[in-house]
Amino acid sequence: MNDRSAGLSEAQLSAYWMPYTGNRQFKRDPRIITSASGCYYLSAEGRQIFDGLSGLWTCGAGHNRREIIESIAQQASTLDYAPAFQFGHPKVFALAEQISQLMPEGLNRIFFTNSGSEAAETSLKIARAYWHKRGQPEKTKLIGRSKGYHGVNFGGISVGGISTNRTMFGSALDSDHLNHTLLSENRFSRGQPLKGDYLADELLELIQLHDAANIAALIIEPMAGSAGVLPPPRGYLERLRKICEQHDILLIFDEVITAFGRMGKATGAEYFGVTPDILNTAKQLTNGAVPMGAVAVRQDIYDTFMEKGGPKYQLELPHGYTYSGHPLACAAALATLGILHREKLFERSSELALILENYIHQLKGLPLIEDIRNCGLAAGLTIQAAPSEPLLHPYLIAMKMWHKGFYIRYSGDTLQLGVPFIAREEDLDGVINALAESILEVANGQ
Ligand code: PXG
Repeated sequence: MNDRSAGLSEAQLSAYWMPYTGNRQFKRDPRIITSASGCYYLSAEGRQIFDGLSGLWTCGAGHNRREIIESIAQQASTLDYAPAFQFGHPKVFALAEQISQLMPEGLNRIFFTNSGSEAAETSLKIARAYWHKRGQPEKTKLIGRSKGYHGVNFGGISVGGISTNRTMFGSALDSDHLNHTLLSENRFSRGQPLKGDYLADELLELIQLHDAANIAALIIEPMAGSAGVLPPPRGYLERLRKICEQHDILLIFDEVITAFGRMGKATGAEYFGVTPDILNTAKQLTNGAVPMGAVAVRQDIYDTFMEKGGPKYQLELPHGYTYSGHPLACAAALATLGILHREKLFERSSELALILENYIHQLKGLPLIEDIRNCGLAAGLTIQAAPSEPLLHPYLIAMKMWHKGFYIRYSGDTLQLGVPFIAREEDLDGVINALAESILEVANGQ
């Protein structure tokens, strides 16, 4: 036992099977966070740690915001829970309407989930059920993209394209994949890379192979996050949009990372100027304070379910979660949307994005850096593999960062940065300097 473990016993450390974590390494060298405020965490040993990923892309408005805490507390003491099925409570309707105002025009019917993974499942099920309602039940195949991440449930990993998330779990849903858009000729691009719009035409090949009559939907992240921040090549999303339209394939944008300010806009759809048919959100919606996801659906898709719903007392969509639209999550989300609006945090995120772009590309030329990408208030680095240990370097760099007082995300062969919208230029300066130092230390075997 030591300070770093926050006084936790061996039994307590052992009992918790941590998600997406190297459990054995963590439990030898625990990284325990005990409190947070603004852009900083406090670690168990009392160090201030800058939050370089806004939690897990969740806390753009900064941590422990009073308005959110008070809204949750007030809600908890008024109505802790109301049955989500067949009953409602005021805040869930108010929130749906507010979200619909932020979504691209026409995507104004909102279904609530508790996570990004559930948002993915919900969107895929709505897509299949929609074609079923439209008398085309054979339209079931789902198209995803290599390096895509749509959460961890079976639908999500079927359309997802990160192989380590799939290989252990047996057979997937009927799906196929586009190639990813990470082209070597676009390395070190600032913002959206120039080459690669033609990759969208792979969808035409998949249509030829499977027949559009069998395809329900294409799901992609407009900007892939988990795979290391992969902005779409210029013209690529526009081309996919057109092909989907021409072939009656629903286009789903998974905006779990990109919605509510990360792109300096309400959605990636708005930022990139391409409107999907269904748009999934989660992370930033409650500023990370309470789990919640939301799926925005084109009104005429919703209307199809209503028109073909049978007797009026009958369910139009047999789908939902016990905690869909939970009162505490709604309270947190309403307060979060209020803060984002009042403090003009989309604009702040957008201004900071330019500064991030300038700072992050200063790392070019350091050893181990194979690529630098940025778009919105997000940046990704590809890190050279260590001999026979492809994932070692990002891990070592991230650990050095943690010990220097900076939390950044490492995953696969990449490092990711997604600072809070309220971060200052000095914070970015600090994180980039520490990153340069850490990279040099790891390159020099220190
Ligand atoms: N879709 C997308 C696009 C995501 O980024 C999910 C779905 C799943 O959300 P839930 O709430 O079920 O975890 C995600 C989650 C990273 C990182 O390092 C990204 C996620 C989660 C954790 C880390 O980029 N994305």
